Amino acid sequence: MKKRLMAILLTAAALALSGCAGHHKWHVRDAAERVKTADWAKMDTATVTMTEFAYNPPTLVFRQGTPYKLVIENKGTQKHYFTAESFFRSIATRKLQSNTDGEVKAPYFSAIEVYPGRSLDLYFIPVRQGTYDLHCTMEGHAGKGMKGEIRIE
Ligand SMILES: [Cu+2]
Repeated sequence: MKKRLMAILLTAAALALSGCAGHHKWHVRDAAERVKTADWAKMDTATVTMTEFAYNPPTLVFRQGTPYKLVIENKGTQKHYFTAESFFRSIATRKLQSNTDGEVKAPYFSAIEVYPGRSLDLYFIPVRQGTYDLHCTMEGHAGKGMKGEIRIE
């Protein structure tokens, strides 16, 4: 009897863990609808700066449901990545825009690379609350400290 109860408790704990934010397999399915109905006039702007080898600020916090423009700028001398797969699956993406070259529309991204001295703007709405991993996928950069965290509250 006790063993059985223990097994049930462990199963419940495993389900709770697997259901936690940050490990979603699929992107937000109604992203297009959320993007269409959002009030982009009330958009907030945030900026993250990439250098050798850090994100500034290292922790980005966004409010669920608020439309954002996130300016991802590379002020370093090397190429850097904004890689955050779980985060990208937890937001409704409107577009990724370059101020000089155009824009890309896609349901979601997994990584964004920015060349030295350049910046890209990500327009999105945070959907799923949670804490998400951010890192640079250029060889060796994450190991040198190029890691961060994104929170949707
Ligand atoms: Cu880097």
